[in-house]
Amino acid sequence: MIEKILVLGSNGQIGTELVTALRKSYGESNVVACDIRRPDYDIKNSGPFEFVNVLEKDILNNIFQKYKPTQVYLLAALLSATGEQNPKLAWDLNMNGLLNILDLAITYKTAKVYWPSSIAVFGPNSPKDATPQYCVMDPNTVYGISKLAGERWCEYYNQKFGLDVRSIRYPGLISWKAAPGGGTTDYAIHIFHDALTKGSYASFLNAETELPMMYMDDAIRGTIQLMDAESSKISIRSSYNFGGVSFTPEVLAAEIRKHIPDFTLTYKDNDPRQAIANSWPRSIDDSFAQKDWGWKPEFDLSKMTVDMLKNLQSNH
Ligand code: VAH
Repeated sequence: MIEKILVLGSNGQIGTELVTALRKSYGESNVVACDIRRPDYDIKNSGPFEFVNVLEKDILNNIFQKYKPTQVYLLAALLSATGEQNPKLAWDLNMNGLLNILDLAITYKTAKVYWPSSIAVFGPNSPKDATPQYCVMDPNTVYGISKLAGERWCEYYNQKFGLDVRSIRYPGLISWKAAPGGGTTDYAIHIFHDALTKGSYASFLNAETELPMMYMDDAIRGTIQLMDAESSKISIRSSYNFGGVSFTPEVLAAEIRKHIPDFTLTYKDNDPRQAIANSWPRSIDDSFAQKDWGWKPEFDLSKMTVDMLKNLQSNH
């Protein structure tokens, strides 16, 4: 069967790289990039693009009617920091965007749906270290609340309607290709750009803030690995914990100094993102992903740092 894939939110930090990876596997003409904003040069000129607002169900219906997708990736969302600046839009986009896609996937018998969750579903009373797949989850950001509710809806549509919907709770994602989109973990991307252009960076998270992170190459590979897995192997239909590597701004700065010895890190106080980061886990137990579909990350902090600096240097 020829796969026909829609990627909604294709211009974002994940979408930009996911579209490229999917087009390599399935052919450029079989992966339709969809976003509310005009794509950058590469995406638009390497395959089909559609202007889509996931809150406009009639436009979405026309896109499903036109392409009859076999797979749909819904990446469009407001992230944690921007979500706190516009809570009602964050809830509307993250929740109703998902419900529109789940309903249309049922109507058009889409074989598989992918929807990203986040470690933001955990909250102040969740275990902080090696946070398990199942535990107390009391998110206190609109982003985290919408992702936790979205996980429940995904499992509901799987159990009630047999929809093959799959999901991963991403940690902070680090990449060099596309700009980050208003997240709390974005410091771990900005620090590399500033290390190269200024030799210094002022972090909005304090020195002790340890968060789970992952290099985008691992996140994309893991996402496609999950989507390619036999359905019978998928035991989690809410969303899989995904670990990666945990570090603080201080640890990251020390790794950068192995390449840029004079790099200096300072700290900005009273940033609202500090409270968000304080509510999240320090590290994640992703044993279910390892057991069910053989997940294994390839990038540790050292390898991630080398790859980020190498690629940004050739881009700057
Ligand atoms: C954010 N990058 O900071 C996202 C992510 C775990 C963090 O969900 O909002």
